[in-house]
Order: sequence, then C-alpha cells, then structure tokens
Amino acid sequence: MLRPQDGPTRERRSLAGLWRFRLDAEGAGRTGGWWRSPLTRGVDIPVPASYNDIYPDATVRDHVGDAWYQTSVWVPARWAGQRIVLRFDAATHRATVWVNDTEVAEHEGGYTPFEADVTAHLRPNAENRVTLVVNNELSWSTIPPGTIEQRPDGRRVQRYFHDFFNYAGLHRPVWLYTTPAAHISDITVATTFDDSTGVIDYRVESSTGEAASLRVVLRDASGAEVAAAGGAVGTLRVPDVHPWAPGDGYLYELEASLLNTSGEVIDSYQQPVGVRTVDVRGRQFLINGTPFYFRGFGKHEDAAVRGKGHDDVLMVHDFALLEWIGANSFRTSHYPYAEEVLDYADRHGVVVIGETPAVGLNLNIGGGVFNSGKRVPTFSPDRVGDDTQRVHLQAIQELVARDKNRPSVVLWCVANEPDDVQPEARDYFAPLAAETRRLDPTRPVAYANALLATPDQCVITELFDVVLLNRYYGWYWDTGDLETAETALEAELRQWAEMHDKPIIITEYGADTYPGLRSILPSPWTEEYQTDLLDVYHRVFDRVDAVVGEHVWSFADFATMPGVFRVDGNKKGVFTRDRRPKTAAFQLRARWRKGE
Ligand code: GCB
Repeated sequence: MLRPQDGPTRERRSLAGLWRFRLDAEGAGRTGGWWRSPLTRGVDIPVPASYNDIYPDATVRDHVGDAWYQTSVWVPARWAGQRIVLRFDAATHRATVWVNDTEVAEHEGGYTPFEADVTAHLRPNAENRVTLVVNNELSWSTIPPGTIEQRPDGRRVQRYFHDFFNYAGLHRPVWLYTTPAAHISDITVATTFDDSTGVIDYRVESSTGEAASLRVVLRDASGAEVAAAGGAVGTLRVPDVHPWAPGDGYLYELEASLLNTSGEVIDSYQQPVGVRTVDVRGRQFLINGTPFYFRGFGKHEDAAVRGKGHDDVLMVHDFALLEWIGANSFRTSHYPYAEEVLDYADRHGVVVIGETPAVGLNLNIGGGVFNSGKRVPTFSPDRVGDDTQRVHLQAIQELVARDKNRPSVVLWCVANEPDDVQPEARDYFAPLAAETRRLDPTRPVAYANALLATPDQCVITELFDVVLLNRYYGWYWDTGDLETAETALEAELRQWAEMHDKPIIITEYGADTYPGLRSILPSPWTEEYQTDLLDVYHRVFDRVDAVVGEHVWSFADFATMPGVFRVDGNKKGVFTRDRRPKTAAFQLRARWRKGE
C-alpha cells in the first residue's frame, strides 16, 4: 500500500484536528446506528492521539470496548472524477469506518494502515461525515493477546501480558487523498551492488494491469537523472552509486509514471530508494558488506497526555537525543511505529529493527515480570492458537507490505518474548518465519528471546537468522548482585555463541531507576545501580565476539498498567518520560561516542 502524497496527479488532505468522540462501553452505537447522525452527545478529542489521558477521568483512561470518532470534511469540487481514498495510518486495535451512511472499511490490528476507496460514497462540493468506531479489547485471538475480567460491580477490566499501557484510539494521521482512476497501486524495490554500481530491481503495480505502459526514472539527491527504464518490472543500474549506510541516509528518488497509449502521464508516484544490502554471515551482521554493531535502544511510542499519539515535535527530539548519545539504531518495540518515524530514520541513516505487535505471547511472563513456579502452557487451542496465529500472520504481512522499501529497516522481529520453550512453539512459529522470508527474501528474520529460554531449552532459535536476547541479570535475577550477574551473563552468551553460530544482539538490558535516587552502595532503583549494571553488561559484550549489538531497555520511561513492580510506569528509561537524562545517559554517551 502506497502512502498518500501530493504531486502532479495526486492530492492529499490531512484530517488531523478535533473530532467528536463518545465512549460506548455497552456497544449501543452499533445497534443504534451512531454513524447516521452527528455525535451530538460527544466531547472533543484531538486526532492523532490516544484518547486515554486527554480527560482527567478514569472511565476514559480505563475504558474497555467501543469508542466513536466523527468528523466532517469538505470535499472540493475539483476532486469530482478523481478516485478518493480514506486512509487511517493506524486505529488501535480495530475499527469500522463509515462515510456518510455507508460502511467502507473494517480493520484488525492497531499499528498498520488501512484504507478504502470512498469515491462512490463522498459528495464533492459538500460536507461529508466520516465516522469510525474503534475497539480496544484484547483477547486470545488478537495481537497482542489479552483477557477481559468482569468485576463484581459489572465493570470490565482489560488484562494483558505485556508491559506497556493499552493506549487506544487514532494514534496516527488520517488522510483523504486522490489518485486518478487508473493509478499506480504499489512499488517494490530491492537493491544490491555490482562493484561500485548500484543495482535496483523494481516492480510497479497498477490498477490497469498490462493495459497502460510504465516508465521509471531514478534521480539522485540533487535531482539529476541517473537511470531510467520502461516496463512494470525491471532493473536500474547506477554507476558510482552513493550507498545508503548507517549515519548516511542517502536517498535516491524513483519516479514511476503510468502512461496512456499516447504517452501522456496518467499517474506518477515518487518512491525514495536507499541502495544498501543486509546479510548475516556466520556471527556477523553486515550492512553493505561491512560488519555492523548496533548501539541504541528499545523504544516506545509513549508520552504524557498524548499516549501513543504521533507527534513530530517529540519524534524529532527523540532522534536528536539518539544522535546526542551516539546511538545508531533502535528497535520498534513492541509494534510498528508511525511511518513518519521510519521516514526520518531512512533520511538520517538510523538503523531500525522492525517489530510486529506480537508481544505477550508468554503466559509465564506477566506485565514484563516473570511468573514464579510451575510453567503454564501458552500455545493451545483455547489460548494462543490458530486464530492468534492467523492475526499474527496478518500483522507480519501488513508490516512487510508497509516497510519493505525502507533502507533503515534491516531486520524483522516477528515477536517479543514468546513462550519459546513449550514444544508447540515450533509449529506456531515455523510458518510465520517461512512466510516472512517469502514476503521479503532480502532481510533476516528474528524474534526477541527472554531469559526463560536459555540456548539448551529454546525450541525455535533454529528457525531464525539472528539471536535477539532480552536479559535482566542483576535485575529480575540476582537482584542487587552484579558480580553474579556478570558471571551468569557471560556464561550464557558464550553458550549461545557455541550452540548457534549466529550473531547475537542484546535487544534489552537495563534496570528501573528512579531519577534523583542516589546511593554509594549497590542499591536497585538508584542512578548508580543503573550505570553499574550497564557497565557490567558492556564489559561482557566487549569480551564476547558474537555480540553484534547492544540496545538498552529503554530509551525513556513509559506508561504501563498499574502493578507493584511499577512506580508510575516502567522506569528503565535512560531518559525520563519527559526526556531528561538520567546519569546513564552521560555514561552511554561516553561509551558510544568514544573516539569522536
Ligand atoms: C521485557 C519486555 C519489555 C519490558 C521489560 C521490563 O523483557 O520485553 O516489554 O518492559 O522486560 O522492563 O520488564
């Protein structure tokens, strides 16, 4: 699915702003037809944003069920005769959409875009009503999964197994955009090198099939044409190519044009292209044939008031902090991030591990904390089963479809900390790994492993290309004892390297830290304990060759569901939630920018 863009044949309009909003815990709107008339009894709600924290009202924050959004939009007369598309960059976790009185779209999954051709349902030169009902319930057949508890007073409470707040709503931009009736519908590029020549295989899909002809032109960053070709599928060669590389987000622009029989342009689309390769060789992770070492963080889309609402201000600030601290990469834990974030990473040479929303598929971990005692099976027909797998597969397909052309994305992470000890995990994950590779043969595939599955116990590592480890020695294990942590971590990493000849990226390590809490003695939650723990891990990483990356958990403090292990959220941030540095920020900066 192509993103909306302005151009000679296309126009887009953002529907950001204040919409009408009404909670509907009883589901009355679906039977009562709330899309048919103005939501008069609603309140104002900003789009994009999570709705949970906008009003100081626990019924809004903890709402479970449907929530209605409505706006009206003027469709200009000049759009008559164009194809008009309504696109939601995300609706968390599922939505149904109406334009005026007609249902136009339904979508499952909270972090990937969906759209509908609404040409037949909009009136040009008139106000049109757009209504959406978004539902935030998590169950065994959703990704991420969850369960709903009924309290004695009748309230429904959402439970889930992941460690971040279940924010919901319209987190990302909403667009109305036009294309010509005959239009380009998708573009796929894959890049390699032939010595210093960049080789770009492209495929352009259009609504006309073979009926019209296609032409592609590639321009460099100065706008100069460097290659051109005809046909829907082909190869462009760029002598003395300027590669896309970490720290050097050089992008070419591929212009695809759909031509009618007289050679006139019917539709055109500009697709940025970064020329780079990614390979896993032995224990190395190579970008453009050069070993790459990941320095950075697992992040969240999370901020006060906005929740998971995309905000350009915070996004640019976060990227500026990544640069300040010397990070070269991050993981979109634990869901695909807004496309604006990936655009920025592409343009600035920041490396990304793209993750699906498959988090919490492990009943032996609850809210980020390990359960003690007997193991509980996760994969079974009445828990994480076929329905979950089908939705998981859809989440992978939509993520790859969305981000396949992005040079910044170098690795797909299909799940975070699933139960990878239970034997049934293999049957669950084998088709998912295979399908990810089929959809995108150009990128390695991985999942993030939790400490419950050491290399001798894990049943799915063989299915994947890279070992991603989330490790909390000295925190959840051997709390307060960093000497034991150091020995245990090193022993385990060496075991991984011996048993699986694959690169290892530590995708999480860290300690909750209350800013301003200080201690001379090793004391969890203090700023010193966080820096001491990071030091321990860094010493070990530097001794184990197979480690090709370190992503601290987490970039910034973030909201979680309430819990006795959480003080106003998860405090493992190197920055606070409002992006002030803890002592660890300066320590990481010294390590990651050493020698500059
Ligand atoms: C993990 C999870 C992450 C949690 C973190 C923690 O292993 O992947 O989502 O937030 O631990 O802080 O417990």
